[in-house]
Amino acid sequence: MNKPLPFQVLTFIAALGLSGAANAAPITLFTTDFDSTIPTAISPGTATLTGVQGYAGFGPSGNQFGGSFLRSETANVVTLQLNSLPAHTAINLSFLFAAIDSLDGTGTFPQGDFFSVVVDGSTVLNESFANATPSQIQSYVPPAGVELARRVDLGFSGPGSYYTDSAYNLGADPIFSNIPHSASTLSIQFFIQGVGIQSLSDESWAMDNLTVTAAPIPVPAAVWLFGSGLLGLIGIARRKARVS
Ligand SMILES: [Ca+2]
Ligand SMILES: [Ca+2]
Ligand SMILES: [Ca+2]
Repeated sequence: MNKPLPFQVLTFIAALGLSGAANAAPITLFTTDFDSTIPTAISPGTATLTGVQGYAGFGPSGNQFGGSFLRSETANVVTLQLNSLPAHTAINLSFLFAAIDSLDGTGTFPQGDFFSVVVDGSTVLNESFANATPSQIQSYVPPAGVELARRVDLGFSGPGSYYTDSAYNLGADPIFSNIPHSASTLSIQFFIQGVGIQSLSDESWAMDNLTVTAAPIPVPAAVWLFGSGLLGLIGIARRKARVS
Protein backbone atom coordinates (compact mmCIF):
# COMPACT_ATOMS: atom_id res chain seq x y z
CA MET A 1 0.00 0.00 0.00
CA ASN A 2 2.54 2.58 -1.08
CA LYS A 3 0.24 4.57 -3.41
CA PRO A 4 0.47 7.92 -1.53
CA LEU A 5 4.18 8.33 -2.34
CA PRO A 6 4.00 7.80 -6.12
CA PHE A 7 0.90 9.98 -6.27
CA GLN A 8 2.70 12.84 -4.51
CA VAL A 9 5.83 12.42 -6.62
CA LEU A 10 3.82 12.37 -9.84
CA THR A 11 1.86 15.43 -8.76
CA PHE A 12 5.08 17.25 -7.95
CA ILE A 13 6.65 16.42 -11.32
CA ALA A 14 3.47 17.39 -13.17
CA ALA A 15 3.34 20.69 -11.25
CA LEU A 16 6.95 21.42 -12.24
CA GLY A 17 6.10 20.88 -15.90
CA LEU A 18 2.99 23.05 -15.73
CA SER A 19 4.66 25.88 -13.82
CA GLY A 20 7.46 25.90 -16.40
CA ALA A 21 4.92 26.13 -19.20
CA ALA A 22 3.13 29.03 -17.49
CA ASN A 23 6.36 30.97 -16.91
CA ALA A 24 6.03 33.40 -19.84
CA ALA A 25 6.73 36.63 -17.94
CA PRO A 26 9.43 38.80 -19.54
CA ILE A 27 12.94 38.56 -18.11
CA THR A 28 14.57 41.87 -17.14
CA LEU A 29 17.97 42.01 -18.83
CA PHE A 30 18.86 45.56 -17.79
CA THR A 31 17.28 48.49 -16.00
CA THR A 32 18.46 51.84 -14.67
CA ASP A 33 16.87 55.11 -13.50
CA PHE A 34 20.14 57.02 -14.03
CA ASP A 35 19.72 58.53 -10.54
CA SER A 36 23.10 57.60 -9.05
CA THR A 37 25.68 56.31 -11.53
CA ILE A 38 26.01 55.45 -15.19
CA PRO A 39 25.92 51.62 -15.25
CA THR A 40 29.11 50.00 -16.53
CA ALA A 41 27.13 48.39 -19.38
CA ILE A 42 26.71 51.87 -20.87
CA SER A 43 29.42 53.66 -22.81
CA PRO A 44 28.13 57.24 -22.65
CA GLY A 45 30.65 59.02 -24.84
CA THR A 46 30.33 62.65 -23.77
CA ALA A 47 26.86 62.17 -22.20
CA THR A 48 26.55 62.87 -18.47
CA LEU A 49 24.04 62.47 -15.64
CA THR A 50 22.08 65.69 -15.27
CA GLY A 51 19.11 66.76 -13.14
CA VAL A 52 15.84 66.40 -15.06
CA GLN A 53 14.69 69.96 -14.24
CA GLY A 54 11.14 70.55 -15.58
CA TYR A 55 10.83 67.00 -16.91
CA ALA A 56 10.21 65.73 -13.36
CA GLY A 57 6.89 63.91 -13.06
CA PHE A 58 6.20 63.46 -16.77
CA GLY A 59 5.39 59.84 -17.60
CA PRO A 60 2.95 57.14 -16.53
CA SER A 61 2.77 56.00 -12.91
CA GLY A 62 5.89 54.04 -12.04
CA ASN A 63 7.78 55.31 -15.09
CA GLN A 64 8.29 59.03 -14.70
CA PHE A 65 11.21 61.36 -15.28
CA GLY A 66 12.86 62.05 -11.94
CA GLY A 67 16.19 62.63 -10.22
CA SER A 68 18.75 62.67 -13.00
CA PHE A 69 18.85 61.37 -16.55
CA LEU A 70 21.55 60.72 -19.14
CA ARG A 71 21.89 63.84 -21.29
CA SER A 72 23.80 63.90 -24.56
CA GLU A 73 24.85 66.47 -27.08
CA THR A 74 24.15 65.75 -30.75
CA ALA A 75 26.74 63.79 -32.74
CA ASN A 76 27.53 61.66 -29.67
CA VAL A 77 26.77 57.94 -29.44
CA VAL A 78 25.50 56.28 -26.25
CA THR A 79 25.96 52.49 -26.34
CA LEU A 80 24.40 49.82 -24.12
CA GLN A 81 26.30 46.51 -24.31
CA LEU A 82 24.87 43.39 -22.63
CA ASN A 83 26.62 40.03 -22.56
CA SER A 84 25.91 36.45 -21.41
CA LEU A 85 22.16 36.82 -21.92
CA PRO A 86 19.80 33.94 -21.11
CA ALA A 87 18.01 32.17 -23.96
CA HIS A 88 15.34 34.42 -25.48
CA THR A 89 13.51 35.06 -28.74
CA ALA A 90 12.82 38.80 -28.66
CA ILE A 91 13.59 41.93 -26.66
CA ASN A 92 11.50 44.87 -25.51
CA LEU A 93 13.04 48.29 -25.05
CA SER A 94 11.58 50.89 -22.71
CA PHE A 95 12.80 54.42 -22.02
CA LEU A 96 11.69 58.02 -21.64
CA PHE A 97 13.08 60.44 -24.21
CA ALA A 98 13.71 64.14 -23.68
CA ALA A 99 13.99 66.35 -26.77
CA ILE A 100 15.73 69.38 -25.25
CA ASP A 101 15.84 72.89 -26.70
CA SER A 102 16.09 73.86 -30.35
CA LEU A 103 16.25 70.50 -32.11
CA ASP A 104 15.57 71.28 -35.73
CA GLY A 105 13.41 68.44 -37.04
CA THR A 106 13.89 67.56 -40.71
CA GLY A 107 15.63 70.89 -41.07
CA THR A 108 18.76 72.65 -42.05
CA PHE A 109 20.55 73.56 -38.81
CA PRO A 110 22.76 72.08 -40.08
CA GLN A 111 21.17 68.90 -41.45
CA GLY A 112 18.18 68.15 -39.26
CA ASP A 113 18.11 66.28 -35.96
CA PHE A 114 17.29 62.62 -36.39
CA PHE A 115 17.28 60.44 -33.26
CA SER A 116 18.34 56.88 -34.00
CA VAL A 117 18.11 53.65 -32.04
CA VAL A 118 20.17 50.84 -33.54
CA VAL A 119 19.96 47.26 -32.23
CA ASP A 120 22.86 45.01 -33.22
CA GLY A 121 23.43 47.10 -36.35
CA SER A 122 19.75 47.24 -37.38
CA THR A 123 18.01 50.62 -37.23
CA VAL A 124 14.81 50.42 -35.18
CA LEU A 125 14.13 54.16 -35.06
CA ASN A 126 15.45 57.04 -37.17
CA GLU A 127 13.09 59.99 -36.90
CA SER A 128 13.52 63.74 -36.64
CA PHE A 129 12.40 65.77 -33.61
CA ALA A 130 11.51 69.45 -33.89
CA ASN A 131 11.31 71.93 -31.03
CA ALA A 132 12.52 75.25 -32.34
CA THR A 133 9.49 76.60 -34.21
CA PRO A 134 5.97 75.31 -34.96
CA SER A 135 6.70 75.45 -38.69
CA GLN A 136 9.51 72.89 -38.50
CA ILE A 137 8.84 69.40 -39.76
CA GLN A 138 9.07 66.58 -37.24
CA SER A 139 9.07 63.18 -38.92
CA TYR A 140 8.30 61.29 -35.71
CA VAL A 141 4.55 60.81 -35.27
CA PRO A 142 3.99 59.48 -31.76
CA PRO A 143 1.43 56.72 -31.36
CA ALA A 144 -1.28 57.26 -28.72
CA GLY A 145 0.14 57.59 -25.23
CA VAL A 146 3.74 58.27 -26.30
CA GLU A 147 3.81 62.09 -26.32
CA LEU A 148 4.03 63.50 -22.78
CA ALA A 149 4.75 67.17 -23.56
CA ARG A 150 5.37 69.11 -26.75
CA ARG A 151 7.12 72.43 -27.24
CA VAL A 152 6.85 73.65 -23.67
CA ASP A 153 9.53 75.02 -21.35
CA LEU A 154 10.97 72.18 -19.29
CA GLY A 155 14.25 73.84 -18.39
CA PHE A 156 17.81 73.87 -19.72
CA SER A 157 18.14 76.77 -22.15
CA GLY A 158 15.30 79.17 -22.57
CA PRO A 159 12.60 79.75 -21.67
CA GLY A 160 10.65 80.21 -24.82
CA SER A 161 11.91 81.39 -28.15
CA TYR A 162 13.72 78.50 -29.84
CA TYR A 163 14.29 76.75 -26.54
CA THR A 164 11.07 74.85 -25.90
CA ASP A 165 11.27 71.17 -24.98
CA SER A 166 9.35 67.95 -25.57
CA ALA A 167 8.97 64.65 -23.71
CA TYR A 168 8.07 61.19 -24.98
CA ASN A 169 7.51 57.77 -23.46
CA LEU A 170 9.19 56.05 -26.39
CA GLY A 171 8.91 52.66 -24.71
CA ALA A 172 5.15 52.84 -25.37
CA ASP A 173 5.79 52.89 -29.13
CA PRO A 174 5.09 49.36 -30.42
CA ILE A 175 8.23 49.46 -32.59
CA PHE A 176 10.23 48.84 -29.41
CA SER A 177 8.28 45.71 -28.44
CA ASN A 178 9.05 42.19 -29.62
CA ILE A 179 12.19 43.07 -31.55
CA PRO A 180 13.39 39.68 -32.81
CA HIS A 181 16.64 38.85 -31.04
CA SER A 182 18.17 35.62 -29.78
CA ALA A 183 21.93 36.22 -29.56
CA SER A 184 23.68 35.99 -26.19
CA THR A 185 25.02 39.53 -26.63
CA LEU A 186 23.12 42.73 -27.35
CA SER A 187 24.37 46.14 -28.45
CA ILE A 188 22.04 49.13 -28.59
CA GLN A 189 23.18 52.53 -29.84
CA PHE A 190 21.31 55.79 -29.19
CA PHE A 191 22.31 59.00 -30.98
CA ILE A 192 21.31 62.10 -32.89
CA GLN A 193 23.61 61.96 -35.83
CA GLY A 194 25.29 65.17 -36.66
CA VAL A 195 27.60 66.81 -39.07
CA GLY A 196 28.41 70.10 -37.44
CA ILE A 197 27.59 69.56 -33.80
CA GLN A 198 25.57 72.17 -31.91
CA SER A 199 26.45 72.86 -28.30
CA LEU A 200 24.61 71.62 -25.19
CA SER A 201 23.41 75.17 -24.54
CA ASP A 202 21.75 75.09 -27.96
CA GLU A 203 20.12 71.64 -28.16
CA SER A 204 20.47 68.17 -26.66
CA TRP A 205 18.59 64.99 -25.81
CA ALA A 206 18.31 62.74 -22.76
CA MET A 207 16.89 59.40 -21.66
CA ASP A 208 15.55 58.19 -18.33
CA ASN A 209 14.31 54.83 -16.99
CA LEU A 210 16.03 52.62 -19.56
CA THR A 211 14.88 49.00 -19.32
CA VAL A 212 15.46 46.01 -21.57
CA THR A 213 13.33 42.91 -21.12
CA ALA A 214 13.27 39.65 -23.08
CA ALA A 215 10.63 37.14 -24.03
CA PRO A 216 11.82 33.77 -22.70
CA ILE A 217 12.01 30.71 -24.92
CA PRO A 218 8.47 29.28 -25.21
CA VAL A 219 8.14 25.95 -23.43
CA PRO A 220 7.98 23.26 -26.15
CA ALA A 221 4.72 21.45 -26.72
CA ALA A 222 6.51 18.29 -25.63
CA VAL A 223 6.56 19.58 -22.07
CA TRP A 224 2.80 20.11 -22.17
CA LEU A 225 2.34 16.58 -23.50
CA PHE A 226 4.69 15.26 -20.84
CA GLY A 227 2.71 17.08 -18.15
CA SER A 228 -0.69 15.96 -19.44
CA GLY A 229 0.66 12.41 -19.79
CA LEU A 230 1.65 12.48 -16.15
CA LEU A 231 -1.82 13.69 -15.19
CA GLY A 232 -3.23 10.73 -17.12
CA LEU A 233 -0.94 8.35 -15.23
CA ILE A 234 -2.07 9.90 -11.96
CA GLY A 235 -5.69 9.23 -12.92
CA ILE A 236 -4.89 5.61 -13.77
CA ALA A 237 -2.99 5.18 -10.50
CA ARG A 238 -5.91 6.58 -8.49
CA ARG A 239 -8.45 4.38 -10.29
CA LYS A 240 -6.25 1.32 -9.73
CA ALA A 241 -5.92 2.24 -6.06
CA ARG A 242 -9.70 2.44 -5.71
CA VAL A 243 -10.14 -0.93 -7.50
CA SER A 244 -7.58 -2.67 -5.30
CA1 LIG B 1 16.04 59.34 -13.31
CA1 LIG C 1 20.23 71.10 -34.85
CA1 LIG D 1 14.42 74.50 -22.90
